[in-house]
Amino acid sequence: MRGFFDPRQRAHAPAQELHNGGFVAYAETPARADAILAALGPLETPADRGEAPILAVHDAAYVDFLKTGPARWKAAGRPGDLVGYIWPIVGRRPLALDRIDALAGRFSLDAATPLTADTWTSAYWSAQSVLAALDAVLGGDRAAFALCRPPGHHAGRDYLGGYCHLNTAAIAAQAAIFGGMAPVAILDVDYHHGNGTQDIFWNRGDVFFASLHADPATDYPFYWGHADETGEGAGDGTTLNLPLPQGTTRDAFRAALATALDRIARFAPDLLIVSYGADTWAGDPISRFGIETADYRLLAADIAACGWPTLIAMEGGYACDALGANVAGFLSGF
Ligand code: SP5
Ligand code: ZN
Repeated sequence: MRGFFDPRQRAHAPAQELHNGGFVAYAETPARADAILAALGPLETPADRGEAPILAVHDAAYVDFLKTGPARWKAAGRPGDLVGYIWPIVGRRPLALDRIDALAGRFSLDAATPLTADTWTSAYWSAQSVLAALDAVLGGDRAAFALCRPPGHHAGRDYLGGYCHLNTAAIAAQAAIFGGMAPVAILDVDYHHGNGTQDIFWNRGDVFFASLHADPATDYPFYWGHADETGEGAGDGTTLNLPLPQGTTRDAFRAALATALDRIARFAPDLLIVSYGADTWAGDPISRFGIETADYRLLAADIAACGWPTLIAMEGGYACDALGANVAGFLSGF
C-alpha cells in the first residue's frame, strides 16, 4: 500500500499542554511520526495541491488565524505558544473582535492545542499528504495511507482543538466529491469522538459519518458523540455515533464496528475514509480501551472485506513505543 508523509509535518512541536490543572509535555509529538516511519519504512512525499482543497472545508478567517496568529501573539509580547483562554460562550452576542486573545478563543475548542510559528506549515503538509493518498485511490489503488500528523478529526470548519488544526478526513472527503466519488463514508475509529468531522458534515446528505469512541459521558470531547446525535436537514440520519465504555476490548469493539459497517453498506459509498487512531490500544497513556496490537489486523480485515476503495488517515495514538507496530498491524489487514 502506498503511504504519504512530508518531513515538514514534523516541525509543529508545542512545548506543553494544559492537563488536569497543570502543564505537562505536549502528547502529540513529532516522535509519533518517527515511530510510524520506523515501522513502515520511508513514505512518499506528497505533491503540493495548494490551499483550495483546504478552503473548501475551512473558513478563510480561521485559516488566516492559523497562519498569522503565532506572529501576532509574539508581537503582543507573549513568551509562550499561542493558546486560547477565553471563549465567546453560547448566547454571547457575536462580536467580530480583532484582539489576538479574542481570536484564539473564537477559533479554538480547548486550551490544550497551542499554536507555534511552525503549526501552519505542518498542518498544511498533513493536508497535502491526505490529498496525495486520495489521488492514489482515485487512480485505482484499493487502499492508501496518509500519515497525518498533526491529526485532524477534532478540527471543525472554524476551530482547532484536541491536537488538530485542519480536518484531513474532511478535506479528503470534500476533494473526493469534487473528483466525482460520491457518496463518501467516513469511519472514525480513534478513541475520541471526531467532533470536527461530525460538525462539518452534520447537515450533508452526501457524506456518512460513523464513529466508534469512548462515551462522551467520561471522555473528551464531552459535548459531542452521544448516540442521539444523528445529523440534521439533508444530513438527517447520515451521522452514526456508537459510544463505548472505558475498558472496551476487541470483541465488543468488533461488534460495534460490524454495526457501523452495516450502516455504511446501506449508504453504498464510492469511497471509505478511515480516521484511524491507535489510541484505542490497551497501553495508551491518555485513553482507556483495551485493544491489543494483534487485534488491529483483524479489525482492519473486517473493514477491507467490505470492498470499498479506502483511504486511511492517521489520527491519534500516544504510546510511541507501540505506535509503529499498531499502525503496521492495522495496515496489514488491507
Ligand atoms: C487526535 C486525538 O486523539 N486527540 C486527543 C485529544 C485529547 N485531549 C484531551 C486529553 C488530555 C490528555 N492530556 C494528556 C497529556 C499527557 N502528556
Ligand atoms: Zn484520539
